[in-house]
Amino acid sequence: MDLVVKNGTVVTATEMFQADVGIEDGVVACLGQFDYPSGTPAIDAAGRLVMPGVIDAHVHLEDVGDNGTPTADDFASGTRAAAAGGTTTVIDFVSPAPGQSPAEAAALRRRQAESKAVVDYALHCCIPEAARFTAEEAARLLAEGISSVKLFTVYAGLALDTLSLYQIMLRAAEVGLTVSLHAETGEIVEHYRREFAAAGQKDPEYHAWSRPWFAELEAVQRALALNAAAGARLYFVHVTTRAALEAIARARREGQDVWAETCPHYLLFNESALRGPDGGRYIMSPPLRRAEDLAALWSGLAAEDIQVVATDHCPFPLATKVGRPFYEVPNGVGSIELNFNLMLSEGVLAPGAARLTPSRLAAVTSTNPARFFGLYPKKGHLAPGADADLIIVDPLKTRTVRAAELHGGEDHSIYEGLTLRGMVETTISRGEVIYDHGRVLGTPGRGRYVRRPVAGWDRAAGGTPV
Ligand code: DUC
Ligand code: ZN
Ligand code: ZN
Repeated sequence: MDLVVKNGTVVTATEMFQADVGIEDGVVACLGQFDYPSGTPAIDAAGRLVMPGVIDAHVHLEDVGDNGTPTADDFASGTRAAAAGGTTTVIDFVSPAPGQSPAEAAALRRRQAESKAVVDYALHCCIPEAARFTAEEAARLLAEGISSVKLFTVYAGLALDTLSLYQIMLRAAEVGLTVSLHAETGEIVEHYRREFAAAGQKDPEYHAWSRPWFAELEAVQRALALNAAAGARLYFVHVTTRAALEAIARARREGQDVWAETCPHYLLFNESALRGPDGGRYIMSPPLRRAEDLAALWSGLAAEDIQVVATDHCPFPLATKVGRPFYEVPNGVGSIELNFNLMLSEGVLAPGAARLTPSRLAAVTSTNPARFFGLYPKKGHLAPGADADLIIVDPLKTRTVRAAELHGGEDHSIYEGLTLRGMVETTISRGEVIYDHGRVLGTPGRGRYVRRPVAGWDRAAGGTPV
């Protein structure tokens, strides 16, 4: 035995129990009460929660945002921050250049991360044109270990028209690839952006007005209608409104294999943040919504209408976020390091809130994304045979967020000054302690690329359907 995490309360997506966790060769070897040789390295987790390492299924590291602005995190700083927040696997993106083969772009993107990643990483592949998603390309993507494509209905160069969306869904269903979708209707957004710019309405709050709730709902409903015929596994990234969530929940009840993700910022802030003096810091897309929508998202998480929390981590320097017209601000905020702590604090530990049980927290931050994206049961699970990706959490500690103390490249944080309950003390990745009490110990390049087989493989192997 290489390491024992002893005396902790193990939290899985379905249960909580007192157990020791024995780790050997990077894998969970035993769970429960077992003997081990004296002198075995051990961490005493008494009074702590021991949970599966977080899987952040939606991050943008080393990417380029609007107006060519580079993100504040590359693979090294972003995954260092991930480790400090309890995240042991991230799923980033590959965006093929015009005319480039998706599989070729994927191989290059993987190499870009190779020498830098502190935690394990996988990739989704953006498909900006139906014609490029041939059966052969789909097979090559699967051979690269990529089992999900990312589609958009907005953003020049990425937005797909209705027929293309349908054709890609059909192809994805045929080969078993999962479809992730950013659902906002581009025509509506572009129209309002132009109108507001022409009228000199430049303040951050117009960002929200330019991307109204019905633009999200229209794109969600259209995608659901197309997928009712195409039959792909469909995943809506960053769902923000009650209306969109209700449409997705209805489609699930009608039998579609469709999942919803939301992000911490949509659960913690409402649109009023955009009206503050530094409202530009809160510009992301879709935009922050009304308080009623926040309440619906929390209820949706508890009721299992939302299955995944991921960050859409896409931070930019403060100087690019404030003092500009909203249409020149790069979209995105950072939360790769705070994600789990935010959800623990506001979802589980906040007095009177108790929106989520600890097991539901494990499900939405780890087990469910592992299941949906083909990582389970190797990841997202605390059981013998799984990778020893786990976190030790002290539920009694509190912290106040200071951007200067975070481990990534962002020079500010929309969570600055927020006091959070609970704290990740230790992060273990494949049996190695990569973060401990404030210090990142994992080195760049130790993170491994994770190949993901087609979605649903765990069911074929006898796993429990979600
Ligand atoms: N919205 C996106 O769609 N991508 C990255 C950041 C953002 O705010
Ligand atoms: Zn998006
Ligand atoms: Zn995104």
